[in-house]
Amino acid sequence: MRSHVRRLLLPLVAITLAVGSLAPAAAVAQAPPIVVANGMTQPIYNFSTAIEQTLWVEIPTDTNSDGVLDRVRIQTSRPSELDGVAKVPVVMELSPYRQNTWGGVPYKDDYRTIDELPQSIFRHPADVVGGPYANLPTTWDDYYVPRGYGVVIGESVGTANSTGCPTVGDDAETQSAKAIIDWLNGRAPGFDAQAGGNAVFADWANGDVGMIGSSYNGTIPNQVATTGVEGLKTIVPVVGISDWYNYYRENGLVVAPGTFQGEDLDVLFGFIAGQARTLGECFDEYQAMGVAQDRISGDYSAYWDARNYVPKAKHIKASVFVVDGRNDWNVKPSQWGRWWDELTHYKIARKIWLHNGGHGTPGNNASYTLPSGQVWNYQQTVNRWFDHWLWGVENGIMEEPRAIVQRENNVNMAHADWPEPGSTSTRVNLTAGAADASGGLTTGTVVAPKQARQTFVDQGREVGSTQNRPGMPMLIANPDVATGQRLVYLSEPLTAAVRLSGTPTIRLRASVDNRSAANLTAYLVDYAAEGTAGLDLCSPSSTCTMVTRGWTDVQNRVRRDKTDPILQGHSYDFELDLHPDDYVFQPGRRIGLVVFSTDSGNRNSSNPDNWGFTMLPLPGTQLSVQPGFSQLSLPIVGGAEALGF
Ligand SMILES: [Ca+2]
Ligand SMILES: [Ca+2]
Ligand SMILES: [Ca+2]
Ligand SMILES: [Ca+2]
Repeated sequence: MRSHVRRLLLPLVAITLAVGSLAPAAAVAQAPPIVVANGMTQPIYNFSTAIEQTLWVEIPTDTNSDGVLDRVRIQTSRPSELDGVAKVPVVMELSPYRQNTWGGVPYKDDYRTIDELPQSIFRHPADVVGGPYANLPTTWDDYYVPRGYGVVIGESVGTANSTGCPTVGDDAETQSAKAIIDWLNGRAPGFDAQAGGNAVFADWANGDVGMIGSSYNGTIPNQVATTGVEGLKTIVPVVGISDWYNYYRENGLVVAPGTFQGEDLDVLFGFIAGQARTLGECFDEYQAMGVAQDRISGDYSAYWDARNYVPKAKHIKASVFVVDGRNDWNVKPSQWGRWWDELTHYKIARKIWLHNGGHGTPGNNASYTLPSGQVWNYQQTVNRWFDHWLWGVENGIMEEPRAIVQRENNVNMAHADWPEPGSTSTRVNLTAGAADASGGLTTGTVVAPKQARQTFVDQGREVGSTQNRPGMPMLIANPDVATGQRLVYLSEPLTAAVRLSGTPTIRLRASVDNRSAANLTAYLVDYAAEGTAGLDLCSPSSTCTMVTRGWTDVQNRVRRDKTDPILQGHSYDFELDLHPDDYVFQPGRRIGLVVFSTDSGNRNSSNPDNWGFTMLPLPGTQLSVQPGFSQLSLPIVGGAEALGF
């Protein structure tokens, strides 16, 4: 598949001569016009004279139903020294955020309008046109064009200067992105105008493409990869989505992206389409999305299935370098966890970097040390990844440890794989305390009466789960004290460090005693020992760390696509995954499970409506748990023996 590439360590002048003497196609494959040092392409081409091009690629969809195939605008950049001399592979980033976004798009219900959307961290500055030097409005060209790559940045269908309407994640959007790869391979038409115009050909591109981007820009590579399109050699999805349902919903429940309460598919539509298009030519599509997304049942449907790439992972032919934050509660950890599981299942060439932060990259300078002692940083790693998959540089990156995991102390560690080999699903039983007081966690047999019931009453609308404001009680604080609003189950203090690596699951037998619907929330928490000062405050104090969590709709106990009404007071078994994680509990700490209902996150009196995850019903929902029939399953390196309780 990959052409053999020899290491070129010649000075630039020699390279130029060699390249200049080449006949086009065949000879190029023998001597690509790159200089490789230490396994990485070196910047040898003049960025300021790069050749730029703006064009529209016609796509096989008509998302605004005007009878005209839509066109997506792209901008390209490539080394001028190679014009007519050698064809180059492409690093590509598509985005729905390039221009004309609508910051005032109305959010749901009474949540306040915000200026920034979750994925906006990777927004690019407005296009800068003209000037004496080449420079696309992104940094990919600055970095990769001097290294011999072409760079393409594009504007998603229905956004910025592209025509049509956004469809937020479905196949039309996928096809619009795929069409650019087809254009780069001579399989799709390109034009020098938004309508009509002259044909434009990618005669400078060798057809091989690597896609990269963060957040929504990192979602599009996942989408396109599932088409198996020829030419897409690799993707680097950074904090990208693999299933839009789990971005706005979870287990049948409406669950917001962290810090974006009130957002939904149609809100994002309005933001990326811009105000004029949303209220104009795309108004019908915008309204239809608002209905189809269904914020009433919150259930999975064909509409969401069209925006779920996980079942399509088997079609992927490109290699995948997954980059994510273990504490990203915007694009939550299941987005990479379930994706990674599928990549593993289908043995797709892959690598993963899990950093200890939230919604972003590890940072270009984040570094790790290989067993050989060699140190690489993130930017170098992506560079080497592209060099390997796009230029065929044999730099050994696929033989290196597959996973980079950043520990709680921020040190990045190289591991053979993820989850850690030797991580074993370990059953932990819940044991009852007093009626509403904390209970226990044990890997041993439960001797207490299995029928015991513990009851709590939801007050999440008024009490935040994780905020740190004096005077405002928190649902995960003070685990040894009964509050009546939640239940806590605590392990004995750990005698040795315990590493969790994988996806925890919970099986909870519980009833809703006085309502026909309820949010159900479970948090896995790292607690200090009983009596430690500060346990009443928790975050951001080290006395308490929320490790991972999950939510479910009690009406979706069987399936996420089917509402099953509950009988009040009747106990059911609720089984759900918490979000995957890789976390080390230190000796002396306690592992805690907190169960409550409505999750208003770190909502507080000065920010009453803009935070949290679940919808916020009136307080008063009573739930009862039967710990004797409830278990956690924790992916523990070394299993029950390592847990020690
Ligand atoms: Ca159209
Ligand atoms: Ca640039
Ligand atoms: Ca539901
Ligand atoms: Ca975590």
